[in-house]
Amino acid sequence: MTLFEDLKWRGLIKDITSDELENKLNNEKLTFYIGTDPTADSMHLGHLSSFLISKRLANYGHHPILLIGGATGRIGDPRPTDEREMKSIEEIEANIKGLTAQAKKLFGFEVVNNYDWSKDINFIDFLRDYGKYFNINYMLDKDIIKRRLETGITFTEFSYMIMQALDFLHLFETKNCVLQVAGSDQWGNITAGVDLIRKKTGKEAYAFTMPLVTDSTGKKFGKSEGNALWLDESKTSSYELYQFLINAEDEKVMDYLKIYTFLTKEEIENIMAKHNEAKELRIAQKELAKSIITFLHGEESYKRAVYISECLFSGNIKMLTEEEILSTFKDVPHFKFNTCNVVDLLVNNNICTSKREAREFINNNAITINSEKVNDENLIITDSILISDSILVVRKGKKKYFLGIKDK
Ligand code: 545
Repeated sequence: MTLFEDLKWRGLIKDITSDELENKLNNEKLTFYIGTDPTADSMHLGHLSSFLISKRLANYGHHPILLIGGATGRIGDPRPTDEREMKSIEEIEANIKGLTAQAKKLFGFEVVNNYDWSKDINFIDFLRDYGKYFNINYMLDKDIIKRRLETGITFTEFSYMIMQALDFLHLFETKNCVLQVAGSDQWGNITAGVDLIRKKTGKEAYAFTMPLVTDSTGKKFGKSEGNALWLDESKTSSYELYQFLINAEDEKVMDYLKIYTFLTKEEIENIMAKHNEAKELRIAQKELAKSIITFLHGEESYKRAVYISECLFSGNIKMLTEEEILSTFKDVPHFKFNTCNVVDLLVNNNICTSKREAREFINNNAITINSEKVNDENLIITDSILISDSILVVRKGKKKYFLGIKDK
């Protein structure tokens, strides 16, 4: 398979500037770029897919540049709904640091910051040298801008595409960068650059975008109960990622394997054949989790995540260290407790709404404390059942967890 065929097979090509690009990608060595604005200090799963494309192109011999939008991040790429709140310069600077470190660690590519060449352009030059190349009708015709005309858009955000176009021109002229890749939401900004390059230099630049990754209901992939799954291990643990990925939908998991892993077509087809014989074993989801977590956090972290998951599933919570428990349950409700009776513990810490409900759950075998089923409503919580002399993990029903820390 050629590189282009591989990208197509993976579903990574949505829009493309011209058919010529296929030949160029397969037979030439191109310098290309992908950009990201410092709107957060880490990328999340949603962003990862388009960055992995860069890795695929790099593995094939193309030269990648990662652009961090120190300048564009101060302006804000218009989203289809409404104006963004401007971020403070301090926050932007901190985010640039976080993103640059992450990008270097994960991808090891050359990193540039568009603030470096944008900061000295003065307003009069901007209007004379670049503004003249942008017809307002052309700008109004861009999808995102059209969608914003109802709700309104400021001149600041309206001008964003010119800045991104200018970046492409700058990299084209200084680094012979002829290609930009991104998610499909960037199509308007990218084509603005291709057109600017053509008008200014008479030469052709190229671009393609990939579809945004969604679940079977059309929702963006990479959020769990509204929270983003960050790539930074200190923001989203390997265990959380593992739980999210292991629950990927059967009808979508092959798509995710194509998008998020470097497994070959043959390998993915083999995995899917095994998976389809016994879907309940979640073979494909496990491969997905393994590839992604190993790529992001390393093999050790991946093994830890599997181990923690197995300990929780088989009721062996006591095998985990205090640190593992605290990080695994960092997002569940926390409470402080003293020695007391189990029913009071459940009611006083809002695990059950009343003593009656607490007793009902206990009698239905639906309360476990540190992996032990509680079947005595008069049980006293004493130090002997705590983990590391201080921790109680309470499970109510199948999935609801609460973390108790002894008041000292
Ligand atoms: C700026 C100047 C350039 C080229 C690109 C840009 C950034 C671009 C943009 N991209 C998105 C983004 O999200 C915030 C990430 C926070 C860590 O806004 N105008 O910066 C996303 N991008 C990756 C994909 C994307 C896109 O980083 O392209 O489509 C999401 O998958 O939304 O010269």
